[in-house]
Amino acid sequence: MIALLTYPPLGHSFSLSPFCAKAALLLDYSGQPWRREDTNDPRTAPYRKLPAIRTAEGRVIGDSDAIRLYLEGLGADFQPGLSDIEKAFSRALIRMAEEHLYFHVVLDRWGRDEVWPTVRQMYFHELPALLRKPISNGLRRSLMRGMDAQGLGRFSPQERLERAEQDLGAITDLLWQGPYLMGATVTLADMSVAPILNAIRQTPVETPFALRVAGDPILTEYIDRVEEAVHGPKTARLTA
Ligand SMILES: N[C@@H](CCC(=O)N[C@@H](CS)C(=O)NCC(=O)O)C(=O)O
Repeated sequence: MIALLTYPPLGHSFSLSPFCAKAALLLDYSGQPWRREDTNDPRTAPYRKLPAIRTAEGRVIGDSDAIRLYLEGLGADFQPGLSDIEKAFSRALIRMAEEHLYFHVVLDRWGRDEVWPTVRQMYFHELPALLRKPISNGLRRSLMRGMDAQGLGRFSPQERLERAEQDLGAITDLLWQGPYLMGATVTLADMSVAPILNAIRQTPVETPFALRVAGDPILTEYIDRVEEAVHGPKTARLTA
């Protein structure tokens, strides 16, 4: 059976990581039997990031896109009926969510002084109290240096909100056309975009960004619709 190496749940969400939540959607959609293996330590995973899967043969595959390719190799079709142009469009949407909106999540959780104490407690509560502050502050500093180099870290919170708003607007425009991003059925783009939106909504302190998504019925109903379409009823979700 496939094991999904994942960060633990966050509230009622599958994981505090949207990429781990995406991997869970891919696995359920693929129909392969799998189980979760929770860890807070990504250091031994490929690329030192989670999610990763351990296949039945013992191969470890890191990165949600590589997990998608592996599952496609086993026969999963995450985009049934889509044309090549629709698939290209879908890929661009996924990149918008994972390579732009995601970094807004990172900054909202790690970059705001009023959120940081709550995030630190949630992410690092397993560390001995004496080590918790120095280790977590060191990680925070290195993450913020990365965000500065990436560029998004140089915008003010208000500028970031305005930038993210344009992505949220694009997603909303698509959802006026149908229940899912690519139309009538759930596809790969939804399995990437919905977990990122959910991560925004689930930021543990009520930031303007979190409230923006949490207060938008089109987006929140969409997140829940995708999860339900793939995972089934809510109760099954955390125990997979
Ligand atoms: N491109 C990767 C991104 C995975 C990722 O960014 N994981 C984060 C958590 S959301 C992580 O493990 N970060 C640990 C670190 O950077 O030290 C994917 O699609 O799986």
